[in-house]
Amino acid sequence: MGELEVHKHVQYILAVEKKKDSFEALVMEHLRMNGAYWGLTTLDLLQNIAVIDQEEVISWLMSCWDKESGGFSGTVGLDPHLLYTLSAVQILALFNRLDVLDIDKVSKYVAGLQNEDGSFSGDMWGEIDTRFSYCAICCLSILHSLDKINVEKAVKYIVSCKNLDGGFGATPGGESHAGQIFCCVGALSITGSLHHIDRDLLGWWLCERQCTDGGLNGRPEKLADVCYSWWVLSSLIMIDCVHWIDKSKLTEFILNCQDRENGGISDRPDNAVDVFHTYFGVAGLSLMEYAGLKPIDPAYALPIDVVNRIFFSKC
Ligand code: GRG
Repeated sequence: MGELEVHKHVQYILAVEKKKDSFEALVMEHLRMNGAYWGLTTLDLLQNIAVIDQEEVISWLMSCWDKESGGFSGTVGLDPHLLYTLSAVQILALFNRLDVLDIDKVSKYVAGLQNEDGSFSGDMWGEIDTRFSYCAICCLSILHSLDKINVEKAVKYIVSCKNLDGGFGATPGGESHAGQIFCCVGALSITGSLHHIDRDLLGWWLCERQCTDGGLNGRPEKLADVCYSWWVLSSLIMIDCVHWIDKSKLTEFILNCQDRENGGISDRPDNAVDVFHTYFGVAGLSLMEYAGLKPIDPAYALPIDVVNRIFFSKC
């Protein structure tokens, strides 16, 4: 299985950032803020964030801020959305530069997307999804502004998306999916509401996601994919059932998805690598305490030292 190719992955992320004219860069352009969060968090987990010019990133990030609404867009000139607002806030937290934000305006934007039933729309166009509940709650928590929303209603809405199998969907009645489960468990964890979860039932559903190849899938009958190493494992950790997974088989699966020559991690062995899977592979290994990686917080999806700084330091 071999080791984690730390140096190759650092070089890969730096190279992706430079290749602005490639096909991948063009089709990903509208979600560049997410890409920046994935790449930068990976560099930090790999203990290599110092290779980045933070001022350059912050200046680009702030050019994606829409003063009118208070939200961030995926790249310069597009419409703001909760998905990108959370990534922007996470990047600034990573850099310890939340001071550049107009926290009041950003948190008002997020709070303004809460609906009467407690759910959240992703943006002004109104799509509702538990992904957006997570983005709003995580973002406001980092900004110490959870008091700007009705947390009780937000929790009630998330609980209304719980299914008979113990999992959660995107909306009430929606199929359980590991990605949505991460969002719901993460939001419940941040708001201190994990008692709404049937731990044994959900733990069973989540550990059933481990396939014979060692990797994890996102729902029954699907193929394993490296990204579920994050969505499933983080949820299992939050409900204290991570020992129900075979960690060494999962570690082997992730390490076998590395491009050992050019760096990067793919969804499955021998497929093409990308920044999304590189982040979730490294983050999954970090959750399993892989040697040399910074530990990551399963609810905030940020290195634990960053989360500690947000909540336990005055500076
Ligand atoms: C800060 C980590 C972090 C996340 C922010 C956006 C978000 C909150 C969470 C997304 C959760 C989610 C729905 C993840 C699933 C992503 C994914 C790989 C979807 C693929 O779905 P299908 O149906 O794939 O194409 P399967 O594997 O089911 O065949």
